[in-house]
Amino acid sequence: MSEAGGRGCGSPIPQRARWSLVAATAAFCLVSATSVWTAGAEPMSREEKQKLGNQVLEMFDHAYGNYMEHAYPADELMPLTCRGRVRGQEPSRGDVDDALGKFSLTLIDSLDTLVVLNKTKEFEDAVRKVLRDVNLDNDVVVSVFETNIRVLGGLLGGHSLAIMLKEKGEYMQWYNDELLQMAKQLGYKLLPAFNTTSGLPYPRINLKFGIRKPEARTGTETDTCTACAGTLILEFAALSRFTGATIFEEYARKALDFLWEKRQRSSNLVGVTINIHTGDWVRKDSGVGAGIDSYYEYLLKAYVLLGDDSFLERFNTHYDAIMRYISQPPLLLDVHIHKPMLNARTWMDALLAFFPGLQVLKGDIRPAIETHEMLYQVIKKHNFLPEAFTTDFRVHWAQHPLRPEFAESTYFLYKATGDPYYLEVGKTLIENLNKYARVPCGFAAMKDVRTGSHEDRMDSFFLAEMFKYLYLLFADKEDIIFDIEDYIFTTEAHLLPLWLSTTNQSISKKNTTSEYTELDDSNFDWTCPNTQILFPNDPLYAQSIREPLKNVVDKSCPRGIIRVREESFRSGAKPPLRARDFMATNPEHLEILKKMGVSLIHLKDGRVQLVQHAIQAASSIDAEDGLRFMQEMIELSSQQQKEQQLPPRAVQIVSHPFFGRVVLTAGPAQFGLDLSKHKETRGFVASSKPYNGCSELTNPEAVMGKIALIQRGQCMFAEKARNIQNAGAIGGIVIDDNEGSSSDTAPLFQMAGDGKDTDDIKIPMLFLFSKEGSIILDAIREYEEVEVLLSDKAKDRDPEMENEEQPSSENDSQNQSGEQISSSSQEVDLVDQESSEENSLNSHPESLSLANMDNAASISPSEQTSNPTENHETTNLNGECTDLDNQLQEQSETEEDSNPNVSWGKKVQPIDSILADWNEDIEAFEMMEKDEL
Ligand code: DMJ
Repeated sequence: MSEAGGRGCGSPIPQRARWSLVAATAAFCLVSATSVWTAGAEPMSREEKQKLGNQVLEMFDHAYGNYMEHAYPADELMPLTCRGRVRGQEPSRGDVDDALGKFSLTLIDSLDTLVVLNKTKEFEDAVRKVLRDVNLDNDVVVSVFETNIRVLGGLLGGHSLAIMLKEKGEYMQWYNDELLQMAKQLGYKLLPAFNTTSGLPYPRINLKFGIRKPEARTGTETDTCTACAGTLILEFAALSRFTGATIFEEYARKALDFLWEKRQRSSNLVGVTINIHTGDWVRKDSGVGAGIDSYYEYLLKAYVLLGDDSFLERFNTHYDAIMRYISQPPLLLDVHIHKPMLNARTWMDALLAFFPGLQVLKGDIRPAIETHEMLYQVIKKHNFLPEAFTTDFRVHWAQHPLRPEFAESTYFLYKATGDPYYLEVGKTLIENLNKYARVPCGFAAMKDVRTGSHEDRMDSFFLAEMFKYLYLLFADKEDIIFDIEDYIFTTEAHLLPLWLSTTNQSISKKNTTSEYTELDDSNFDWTCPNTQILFPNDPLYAQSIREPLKNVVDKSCPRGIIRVREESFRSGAKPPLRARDFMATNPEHLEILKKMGVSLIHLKDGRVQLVQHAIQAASSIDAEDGLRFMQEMIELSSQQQKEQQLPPRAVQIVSHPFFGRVVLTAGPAQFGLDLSKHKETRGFVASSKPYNGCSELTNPEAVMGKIALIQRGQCMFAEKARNIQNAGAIGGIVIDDNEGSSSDTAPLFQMAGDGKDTDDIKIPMLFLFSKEGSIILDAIREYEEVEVLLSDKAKDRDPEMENEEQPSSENDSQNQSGEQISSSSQEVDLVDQESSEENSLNSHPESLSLANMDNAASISPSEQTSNPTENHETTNLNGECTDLDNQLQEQSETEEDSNPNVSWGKKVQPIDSILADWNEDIEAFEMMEKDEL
């Protein structure tokens, strides 16, 4: 493919010199085009950029300093409780914990960030600590993927910059490749994972015992995610090339070769999970986010780092398929690998935010600008990118663990376009992090972007990636002590030197396949954009692409955007029946249902059930329409169910030294003051006596005018509420009596009444799990006077107190589970108005009604969409498009939310949007946790 090398990036290049040119070109791809900017968004002054760069440095110090002071040598900092997260000592969070190997993860992940941020002295100290303290031989089962990208990548990034510094002659003069030796030791520890016939690695390995049973406690897994098996080549090849031990690169190549062989041949897409023994796709949905993302990233970057055409050819083949099927600008929507015209989801996940950055590297700037702009609008609406959001930009999964992907894409787009707009975007990211995620002891992940509540979690990637990209965004060349263009970023933003492409390359091209010749030659266009040519003549290029998308989020109709077949548009054929238009009494509609293989069953209880059998459809196109109809119907149903359930509430500690920075997620009550309709309640807290609140209080003077704390158990919630209300309390917080319980590990729920009339209860009541409750109890012990705010959504912290900071206490977090697919028919119940009331919340007294749990048991989008043919779902009809008034209302709420001058306690409460979104979280959560591995 030598001719490809001659196009696009300059003059023809001799074949032999290809890889070195690739390295040089890759560096060029990332060279800033700032010099060519002449008009458009207001340019940012050097002073302003420096100010923002310094702000990033200060934020990094806050995160890293607190980790080192309060958590090290633990893997991660728990920023709410201000201590280290030690695996085994905290309730398990499932797969997320597989990143923790008791190897001081955050320190290793931060190594090269220290150098990028010009903290060379701290880097030297950190390397000494790693060499002195880190043990890689722990009896812990870890994720091969996470250990590779974070720890192996961290050690190699550290080594790369250590030797660079040593060569400069000032720092690291004592360094003798010790980090590389550790990396090699770790590499050998990961190798047993590849002991499968396919060459795909097991997803987990025991650092001490490998995958041998029984000591290893792993090795029985059959599936892994595509990204998990396909995101090794950069680190493994770097390790081989640094050390001369070729085995690592060989293993990683073999895994990639296998994935390539297994791609779905007609669509050239890969699924999300694959059986590591048989190579069968376990999940056949395909996107560019969770579960697949960095597989694509590594194909292109492997080409850049290693100069091997086969990786570029594979990447281009996949990219072509992505742009054909998944990209629906500005959206990127998952599809089925066998039926790529069929969407597999109606929502997107936050991990796909890296994709615009990869498109910059590929040289496809337009869709990168479009998708980035869409993501930015979602961020402006919710302050952060929720873990998942629907095609109409509603929150699907409200968590945000401080992911860096959007900052990454912002940086690369700025490099490519030089448009100062992207500097303003970065500024917003910094402001939001400080305003909403910063806590006295670090930065806390958002548990719910809608309520602003926190999670006791600061993932190591926040330090490895976020600060690097934000700092680089505002840095000029002279602000960095080395030339960043000489390195490539791994998926964890670790830096590997491009000169590796010319070192120890003996195994290059060993395993390449030979099918590419069949493909259209345009696939192999040289991939690097020459920004010097692209933009000088059109400095408003990026702006002109963004302009039409300006209001794409605000103007969207909150209804799933379902792809309508292209041929329908083209032929002018009647559009297929949409679920929202369906009427069970319309004979024409019934006829269409029949054609689509959907039958109507009238149930005894008056409900009508829809069942789809794809094989009964008149044609495959009708079967597809039927599937889409069923998916829409399920979505409408889920929407209606959501509206019957109460959203979570927030307990925000507002007194010194918290000043609103710590926000706890609380369960609502089905009785008492509805915080969504009324102003929030603010007051000091006092424990009731008796603590269970089951009889008349003996300390009414203590709780009078305050928010009473009561322990769960021994009587009805409503009874507790009446007792504290009679004692003069203005609100109540019920704290779970089940010690150690936490929203980390249990779904939130709402407190039911006592089966009687509860209109007499006028005060607001909220529920906290034990761990969240103990944050308040600890605060009372330490500060005596503790004031809290009960509300539907956390309010901005008091601006006057903004600068004061001190550590706080206790935690909250998340849970997870799996999902299943594979089916042969699909069912939907249509419930009329009356029966929908029957369907409303379970109100069993004292036992809390599990709003989410109920929901999780009813509808899972993954089940709906992964396979057309065997779901059993119940639905009510709903799905009106939000009217203009609603949109304006929501818009004004958003604007007010983001206005830093609005003092808290005076803001509009956007309950409708919260109500509309709340119910989908568990479903999305289950899927995403599985995806993420
Ligand atoms: C990082 O660990 C890596 O970027 C990975 O590829 C996926 N995402 C996380 C951060 O969100």
